[in-house]
Amino acid sequence: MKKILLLAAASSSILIASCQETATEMPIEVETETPIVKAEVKSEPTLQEAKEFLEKAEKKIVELNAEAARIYWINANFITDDTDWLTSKIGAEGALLSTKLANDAKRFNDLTLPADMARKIDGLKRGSNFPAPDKPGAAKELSTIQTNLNSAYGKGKFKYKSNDPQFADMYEDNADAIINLGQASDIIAKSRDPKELRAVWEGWRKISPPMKNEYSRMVEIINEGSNELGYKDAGALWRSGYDMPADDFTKEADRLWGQVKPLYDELHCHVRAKLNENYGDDIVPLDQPIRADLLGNMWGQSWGNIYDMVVPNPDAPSIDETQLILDAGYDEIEMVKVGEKFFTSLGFDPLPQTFWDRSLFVKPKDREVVCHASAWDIDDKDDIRIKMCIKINSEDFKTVHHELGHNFYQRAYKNQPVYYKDGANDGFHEAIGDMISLSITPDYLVKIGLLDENAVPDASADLNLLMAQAMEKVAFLPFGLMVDQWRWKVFNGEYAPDEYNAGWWELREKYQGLRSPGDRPANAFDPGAKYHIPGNTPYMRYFLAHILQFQFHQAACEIAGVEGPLHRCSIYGNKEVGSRFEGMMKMGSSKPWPEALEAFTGKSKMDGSAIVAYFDPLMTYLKEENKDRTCGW
Ligand code: X8Z
Ligand code: ZN
Repeated sequence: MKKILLLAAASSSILIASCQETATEMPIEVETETPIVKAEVKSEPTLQEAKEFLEKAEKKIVELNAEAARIYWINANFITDDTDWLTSKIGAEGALLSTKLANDAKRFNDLTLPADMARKIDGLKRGSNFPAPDKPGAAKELSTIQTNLNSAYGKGKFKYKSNDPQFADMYEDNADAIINLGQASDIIAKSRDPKELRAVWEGWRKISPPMKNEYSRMVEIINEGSNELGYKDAGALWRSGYDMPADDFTKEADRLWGQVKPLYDELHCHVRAKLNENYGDDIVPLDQPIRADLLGNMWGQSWGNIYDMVVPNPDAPSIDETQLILDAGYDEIEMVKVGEKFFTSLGFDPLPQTFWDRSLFVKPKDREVVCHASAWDIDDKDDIRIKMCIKINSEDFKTVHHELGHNFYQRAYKNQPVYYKDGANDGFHEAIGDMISLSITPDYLVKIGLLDENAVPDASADLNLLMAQAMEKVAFLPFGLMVDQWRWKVFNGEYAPDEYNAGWWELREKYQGLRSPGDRPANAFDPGAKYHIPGNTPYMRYFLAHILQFQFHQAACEIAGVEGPLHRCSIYGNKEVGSRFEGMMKMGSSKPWPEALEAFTGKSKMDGSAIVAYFDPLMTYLKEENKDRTCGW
């Protein structure tokens, strides 16, 4: 999700700041960085004053959002020096407003407020995830850095010539053999040549060393901004967005990881053994972390592209979703239409015509765009869009559902005040569409005409289905966790700039059991080669979403009264589930997230036991397979 300006809970890339108040009136001036002179405020704050402050702040935020959203959209769709300039400018205005509002809101610190007002004020006081300090020039510098980093990633490409005929298409009209991330990712997904994999993996990481200095400067700025807001560093600020003390959230993430780690450890052990069978002891030693370039994904974050190496039961049918989509002749728009139909089958209104007119579905040939998939809410009402360079394959079919989940969530909470136009927590926002994708079962594929009724695999193929799913979802868990473990340590100074890369690999190894294919150059800045670092999007949300989506799915299947294993359950067409789900979505972030979770699932705690239950038969299989192996790294 691309969130423009945001207050209450987590999420957000950029926010606004600025406000000036007097005893009688509080006009909110965005244009100036002049600090509010508290000394001029004579009277004690009152409830009425707080109410008016919130109303004015809302108005100002909405006004700035309307402009910023369009500028960010244009920048991401046409990366040029000029759109970067416009983005830096509006981003700075946003950062200013956010800081000012956060400071102004402190005036009500000692006033006892009704719960709803207190929640809004607290949201303002958190500022944004990237707060600028309240001093001249800071907001502008921060915004310029953020824009530069984001655009540098979007434009990233490098020289690489493959001799493998399956990639020949890439080199038509490409005499210089310069490839982009989409093309590099195709090679990583399909090649089984370790030399080629290593070269492409290393090639992509050449885009990021130039980002490092700006990144470390940005860290300084937002740490200072976070200090002013009362947090010890930006990590503490980020962790404070979960309706609990920041330190409790750290423990909560560790607790959830503890629930699912045994499952990951078994999968890691099995996948390493299978890779060893394929590549041999030199490339995949059995007592070492796995080489990160062998897993079918540029970051080793999901492993579905090497499913063919680990299929448990090769004689039982496997479903090749990519092939089904290709056979059906879907184009990019049809993929989105099918995604939309899942939501409407649950009772959600269809997407507006503007969605179809204004979204970007296909990578344009003639200009630079940020291809990383995102969902947008331009007017905080109905002007919702996605921006995605869709590839016609199963992975992107799922990502389309993921993005639509954001859009349907945004529309569900459109009548909330701006303070609450957000997910219950940021993990919820990332989990909605993923939960829908868990219902893409063989029976569902039959219903939508993609799979022939006679081709539905029987129970003998269950392990295959579960393994395919685990290669995506279980494999992702430690990556989802480590990205912000790294950022938290960068923010708190544990990793100084000259330790950024070593720190990254320390955590890659610790959590994922991965290693780089070779020594990294002294100037390497590998975190910068992952979108969310230069894109400035917090990442813990995806870890939470991978826990939550299984909780949602389990609850949905229970509401639907579907019997049988969770991985065979599809809630397609179930209006009761839809209406309960929409009920939770409509709440936005108006209530602490445990209340939203309870509204849908009946439980108020995030809980890894749903994903563990989902994969229970696979866990039994993995343990059996691993029983004579030495696991771990
Ligand atoms: O960034 C995304 C979405 C947009 S919010 C496509 N995801 C993470 C990633 O690609 O790294 C979805 C799963 C994890
Ligand atoms: Zn998302």
